[in-house]
Amino acid sequence: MKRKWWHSAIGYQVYPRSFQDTNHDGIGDIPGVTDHLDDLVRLGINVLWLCPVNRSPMMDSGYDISDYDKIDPSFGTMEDYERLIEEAGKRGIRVLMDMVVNHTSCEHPWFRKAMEDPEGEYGAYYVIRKGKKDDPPNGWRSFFGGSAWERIGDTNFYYLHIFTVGQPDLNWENPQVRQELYDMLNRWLDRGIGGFRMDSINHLKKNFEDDGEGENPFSYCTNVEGIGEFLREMKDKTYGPRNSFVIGEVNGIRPDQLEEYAGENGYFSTMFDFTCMRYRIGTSFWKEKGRKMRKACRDEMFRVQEKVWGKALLCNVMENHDTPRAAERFYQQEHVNFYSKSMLAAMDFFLGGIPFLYQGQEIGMTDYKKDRIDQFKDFATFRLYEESLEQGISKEEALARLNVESREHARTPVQWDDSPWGGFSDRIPWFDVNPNYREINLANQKTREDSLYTFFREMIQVRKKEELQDLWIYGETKPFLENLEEIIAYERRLGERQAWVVCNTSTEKTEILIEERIREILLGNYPDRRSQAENCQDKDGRISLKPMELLIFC
Ligand code: TEU
Ligand code: CA
Repeated sequence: MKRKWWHSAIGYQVYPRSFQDTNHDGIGDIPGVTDHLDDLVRLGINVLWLCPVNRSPMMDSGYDISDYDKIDPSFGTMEDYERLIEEAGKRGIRVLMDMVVNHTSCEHPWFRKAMEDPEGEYGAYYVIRKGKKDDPPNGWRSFFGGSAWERIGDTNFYYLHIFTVGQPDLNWENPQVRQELYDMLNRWLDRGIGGFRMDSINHLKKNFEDDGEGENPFSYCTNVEGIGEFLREMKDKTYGPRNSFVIGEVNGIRPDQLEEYAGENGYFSTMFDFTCMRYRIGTSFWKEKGRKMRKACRDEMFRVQEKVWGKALLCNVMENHDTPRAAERFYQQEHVNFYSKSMLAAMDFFLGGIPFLYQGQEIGMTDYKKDRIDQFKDFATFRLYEESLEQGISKEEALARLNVESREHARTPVQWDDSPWGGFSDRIPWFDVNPNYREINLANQKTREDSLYTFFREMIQVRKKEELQDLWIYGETKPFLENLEEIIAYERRLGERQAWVVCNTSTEKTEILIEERIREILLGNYPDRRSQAENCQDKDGRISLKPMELLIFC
């Protein structure tokens, strides 16, 4: 694999609305991110992915852009943004912009003009079709529930929105639309960003042969045959020649498409590996089956590692702004603690790939279970609630479902200290701070040796160790102890270099046998392990592991 600067990226995702408010309006902003750059340097990251900050009516939290060339005033100004890039650059951090080109906001001027004249020039910027009598053109569903078609006024035309009704899909078949978007991407690249995280990018092409009646209700808009032509052209005309780091948010390609998407000459530098995100004990399928779920996740995770090795580096992510927090997806409440959080993070972090952390993960922020539906804010969450009621579930049960499944859990404001509102703002924030901010916050973890934050810092240091860096990035991942259901263990190997990662995912202690003699313990989540490399194993090689213990050694 040809070396690229982003292979050694340690990424960190910021959801700016909930990161830090600096101008006392209860909404996180860009200067708030700039103010914390030194914290991020201290943590050890070098790439910052910032969720959308373009002008937006915020129907989907900025993923509905109404002006690609402006910063939303709630986040600050263009000067603020440029200053962030500059200050980050001074500290060796490159900023990735979250870019949404599958759709715009319904308040984008292109869409306004399209609504005035659906058959005119701007009508052709969107996916607009004639309805069938009083029905939409076909049975396509939106990802957030309901029809993907919305009627345009009292005409017989409908526009397509695969997400919320406020996010009309752009018509990528129109070369003029593509050129407008490429020019826009280039303007951002000229401002000195490190690259993009391309939102919903595998949905650009729609398949009109598919009427939406099939088994997969989203096949009409997901990796549709021919999308590659758009992706290739976009790359060639924008970031391709610029050595930029571009992450594709791509779900569910066929295994034989891996190199085409993320190989050396792929459309993207990398794509997220969502494997660990998809497994959740809270869903009805895995209820009461945590152990089985963790094993199933492990097996799939290793299959992905095997398929990818030598061909591409995927992005390892355990948390993001679209899912509940990791420990709560993998364990019952009583086991959501320092051990599960640290073990899960490291389990993912040392796999082959490019690791990304999500804000608050490093201090172990948790899901905030709400008492009332109106404490939620997000459209997709409300849709899930309505859908549950439509299925005949009671209001209490529907709320309980949101408390487990809502994607908003990870969006509560960052807990910096134990002052009111967790130091996020000095007034009531746009979204409630989790009341556990008095115990869980950065200030009380920053200098404590036994804190999760210190663990994360050490974890990043281990990944950046000069003599191990190539091993972590380019090494092969080989599972072992696979017959033990509750052990996730893998070897990383590159030529003569080797290191091992062992996780006891069980909430009970257990014992394993490792024939090799352990020379050095690189990281562990129980105190004293590191100083005890010699007596970690008995003379036969047995190691007793504590509940949810993690050990990394060579
Ligand atoms: O999410 C995209 C997304 O969720 C789909 O691409 C996904 O394949 C599908 O929902 C699977 O269930 C991104 C953002 O991360 C999210 O916050 C936005 O709401 C969404 O795009 C729309 O822009
Ligand atoms: Ca603010």
